[in-house]
Amino acid sequence: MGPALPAVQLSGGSWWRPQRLEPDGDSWTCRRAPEGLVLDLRTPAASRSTERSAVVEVRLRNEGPRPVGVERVDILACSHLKVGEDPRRWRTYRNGYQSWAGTRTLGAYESDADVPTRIARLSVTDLRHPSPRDTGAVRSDAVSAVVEPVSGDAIALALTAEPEAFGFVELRAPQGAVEELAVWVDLDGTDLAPGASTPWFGVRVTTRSGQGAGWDALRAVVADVGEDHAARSTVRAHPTGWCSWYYYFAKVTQADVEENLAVLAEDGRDGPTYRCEYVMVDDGHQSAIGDWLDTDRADFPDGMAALAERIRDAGFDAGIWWAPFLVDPRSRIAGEHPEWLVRGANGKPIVGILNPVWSATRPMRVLDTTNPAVLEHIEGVARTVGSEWGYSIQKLDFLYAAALPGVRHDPAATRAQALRRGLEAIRRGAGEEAFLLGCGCPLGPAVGVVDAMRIGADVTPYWSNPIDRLGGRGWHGLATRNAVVNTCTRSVFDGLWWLNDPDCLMVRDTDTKLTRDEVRVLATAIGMTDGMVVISDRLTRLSDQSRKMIDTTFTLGGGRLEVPDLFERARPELIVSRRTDCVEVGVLNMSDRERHVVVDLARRGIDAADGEVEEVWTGSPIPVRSGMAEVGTMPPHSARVLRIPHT
Ligand code: 9PG
Repeated sequence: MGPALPAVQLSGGSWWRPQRLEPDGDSWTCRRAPEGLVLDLRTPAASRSTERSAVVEVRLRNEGPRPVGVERVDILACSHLKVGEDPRRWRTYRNGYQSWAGTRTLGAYESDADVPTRIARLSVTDLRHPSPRDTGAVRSDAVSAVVEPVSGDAIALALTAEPEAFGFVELRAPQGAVEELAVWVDLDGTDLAPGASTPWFGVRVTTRSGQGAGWDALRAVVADVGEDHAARSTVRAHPTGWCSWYYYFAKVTQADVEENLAVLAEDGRDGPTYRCEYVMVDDGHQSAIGDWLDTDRADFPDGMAALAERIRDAGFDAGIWWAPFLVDPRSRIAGEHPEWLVRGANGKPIVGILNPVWSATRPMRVLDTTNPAVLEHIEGVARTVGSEWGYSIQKLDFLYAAALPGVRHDPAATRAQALRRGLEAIRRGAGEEAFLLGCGCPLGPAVGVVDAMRIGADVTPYWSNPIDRLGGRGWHGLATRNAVVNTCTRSVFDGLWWLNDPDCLMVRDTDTKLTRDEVRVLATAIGMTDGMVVISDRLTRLSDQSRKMIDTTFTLGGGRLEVPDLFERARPELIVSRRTDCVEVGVLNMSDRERHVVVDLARRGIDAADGEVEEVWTGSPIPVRSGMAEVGTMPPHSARVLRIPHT
């Protein structure tokens, strides 16, 4: 990297670019007249990281007499970046904004494109900052890495203060001509009061070289940031469960849950067939979005506490879904507290989502999590659901809503801080012991609060559909394909920021358009990346062949994971798990065409003797000759898993 100085954009758009920083003890400082703004920069030792790591931190102080509005702070911005020999070969990791946003690597000749409509964008990507569309331009949320494959050189960068302000790594290198690398945080135009100072906003940088350098570099910076924020649940095993959503959707009833509970009870907790530990009642139990403590008595006649008790009596942990920051405008809560809603500059409540499952015409509204009364309310709901009703697992959905642009009670709070305050209120209410699963959540601000995080789009009973391809650009829509992509591309976060939830395993062969091959792709990705295995079928209707797939899924993974082609293509097709007894190689055909596949094991550092290895799904033999596995013809959307004994 060449000279890289920080910069500040003030509300109104003007830039302050200090040309020189004065040494001041252990840090550097620069003052700007006439506002009295002070910029401090320091480079604390990258204590936990290896040699080739650095941390740069910047903060702003206001020593002037008046509040100063700040738009963004560039921690570093430079026009020189050297990674390997030829930037035309670079691929750059583009992390998505929230759980459901597509995440992939992009090449120097490719371009990104955001979801086309504002109404769809608000519930998937960052409404304030649509993706750049120019060739070779990438803006990644919270973390990124650049890899040059021939030299094997890699650099990874991660923002350190995501709970305080959303941060971005932005690279412009059209066709390999490097124009700019900027690492910046979004202050949303918030006011910095006289005498006030921002937190330190930092970036962790590390470099690696050789095989797997991009993967290793990403994991290293993600690990350090996870430690910075005391990430939770990183040492426990991934829980397994059953979830009502992907068979019953919003029509779920108490009777449906009980029907499945009966099957699970027969198998027992962690039983031989389902290995189930928890039972999740997803969306559908509430009388209205926002009125979480008012149960829909027509469908759940005995109430939610009684149902939790039955789940627990059967030996399972009880889980419940809610969307803490959304309210239906017709809900009791919205009627009683119109002052609790986030509003736009025009004074009208902002749109939290237009979700056809709830209403095709009536948008949901958003609670203002910078209002202490709202926080108290949310904390109370989490406490009741957890302690009184007995649900030890809470799936917290549509969390992005708390961070939508809008006018809030506390004008000094950034969007990230608003979200963080909401999440912390839920943790206070639910208690330290509760297992909190984030969903639809901007990633960074949740580290250290949630135990698990959905890291991709919803799985669907189809591979992809026109709504995904047009409305979601084939990356961001609800689709099993997109869930699989993120399960691979976001596996770098697993166990470092939380436990990854790749979304549910749907194995049924009725009520689905997924082919058996497509189900195997899903099961391979979930099993091999060690995600939470959560079944979401009607268990009384499962065939033997479907139950067998659950069983096989549980045999996968458990080793040292790597996605070796993460920086070779947008949709990874290789998953490697190095176990004590063998090396497993997952081979996916994510394309829409049949392919003849040969896997170069030697190139991936996998030793295999000449002969045959077992394909796990079919038991059929795969020939290996001189370090190459001859997988053969693979149909579109299909998976193979090679189990390679140690030589
Ligand atoms: C319950 C579901 C399930 C699921 C969640 C989430 O953009 N949308 O309209 C949209 C609707 C639903 C959705 C995601 C996006 O799914 O991921 O697991 O809990 O809510 O409503």
